Amino acid sequence: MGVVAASVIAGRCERLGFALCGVCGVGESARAAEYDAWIAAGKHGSMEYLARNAEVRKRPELLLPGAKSVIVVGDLYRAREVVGRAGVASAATEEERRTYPAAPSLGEGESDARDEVRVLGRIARYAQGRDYHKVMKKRLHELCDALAAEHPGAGFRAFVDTAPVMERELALKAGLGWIGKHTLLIHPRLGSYMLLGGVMTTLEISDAVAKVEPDHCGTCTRCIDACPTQAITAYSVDARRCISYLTIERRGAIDESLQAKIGEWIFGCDVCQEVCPHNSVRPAGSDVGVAHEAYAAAREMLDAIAVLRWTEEDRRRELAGTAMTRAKLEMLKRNALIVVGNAVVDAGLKAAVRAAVEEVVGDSGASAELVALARGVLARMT
Ligand code: B12
Ligand code: SF4
Ligand code: SF4
Repeated sequence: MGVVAASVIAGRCERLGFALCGVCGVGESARAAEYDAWIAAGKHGSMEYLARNAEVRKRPELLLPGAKSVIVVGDLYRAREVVGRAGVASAATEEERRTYPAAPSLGEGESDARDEVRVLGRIARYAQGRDYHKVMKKRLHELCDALAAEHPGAGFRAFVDTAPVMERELALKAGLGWIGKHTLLIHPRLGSYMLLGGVMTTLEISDAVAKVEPDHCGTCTRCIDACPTQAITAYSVDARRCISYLTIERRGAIDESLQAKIGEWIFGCDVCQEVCPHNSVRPAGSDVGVAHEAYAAAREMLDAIAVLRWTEEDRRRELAGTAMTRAKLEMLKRNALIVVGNAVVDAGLKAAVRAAVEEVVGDSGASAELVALARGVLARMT
């Protein structure tokens, strides 16, 4: 049976550009009861796969026969801002992000609004650059290949969201950070804008005792208080209320009571991370790590009006190579309608966006749900 030193793994992961790396054993989850309770309460919504393969999630060794260890890695997709650091991407200001007529405001009844007005929907940071599944999988496979060459006969299974494992709990065990009340993994220095992945292996890893990071949430409840849909209770997220789930995973209609709370999010949501003190701006000279270049934002927003007019071909072309391809055209149009509806209520751009929404109502190819949603948006404009 092959044995490899944790320091060798760490060196390889660093050369592959992972911001964090740790190792842990394959033992049973310490949170199996919480996982079962989460499923029993229906908090997974329509993500049936989370209930179907619960046993494997709770017992990671079932994923790979003879597995002994797990290598867990983290890719930073956004480094914390540092006072005075040149080149730090500043998010668009609140004013810039809202709705903007590119030309002077349009009057009631004007019909040439088509190219004049944009209603911008926000994209969660993790999805603004290249698709992390591809970015991480490629490097994890390189890691597996290198280790396999040195240890013939050893087994490997790489994962990035792609296997039934509790990535955050494994990351916790491997010493990458602690699980915050919003349930995301937070590194004490780097914050939580981090994606996780790993490799399960039959190799034994020596000197692999990770220092498990203690919980630094303390009495803070910022994420719970700021969540627009009240989806968080301490250490548990009700996916059915989470904007990330609603905009990315949920296929059907979105409950009317949640639509206004979605605000301007067209894909994902970052609110619970934006308010977290562990993602805050650091003093000059702080070491906050470097985000992997693949996640540099290609775009922070999508024009919701344009999305309403997208064809499937447009969707493929516009979103190629990003994690946003997960959302089907119907879902994106649904999200766009909600963002447009919310912007109209906020900004009173009624006449300008009416034409685009009416086009959805008149589109013979649009589903009944989409048409109903569009009619609802029109009703709110009158
Ligand atoms: C399903 C899923 C979702 C669902 C459900 C989210 C959730 N909180 O469970 C939805 C669609 C809502 C979602 C949203 C997001 N997701 Co997601 N998602 C997953 C996925 C595929 C499975 C998670 C899962 O099993 N959930 C079920 C619940 C019960 O599991 P759990 O919370 O891990 O359960 C633990 C806790 O309950 C804990 N626990 C229970 N009680 C207590 C008490 C204490 C004191 C403690 C400490 C712990 C604890 O123990 C359980 C077992 O470990 C993982 C990838 C993976 N395979 O792990 C990515 C993942 C968790 N998502 C990720 C990301 C980036 C996001 C978003 C930020 C994307 C976005 N910007 O829109 C949001 C964040 C929303 C949020 N606050 O969670 C990253 C998180 C990285 C990180 N730093 O932690 C992951 C790991 C994907 C990846 N490969 O990087 N996601
Ligand atoms: S991602 Fe948004 S909606 Fe989901 S738990 Fe965090 S703040 Fe709430
Ligand atoms: S906002 Fe506060 S409670 Fe929530 S994860 Fe961050 S430190 Fe923990």
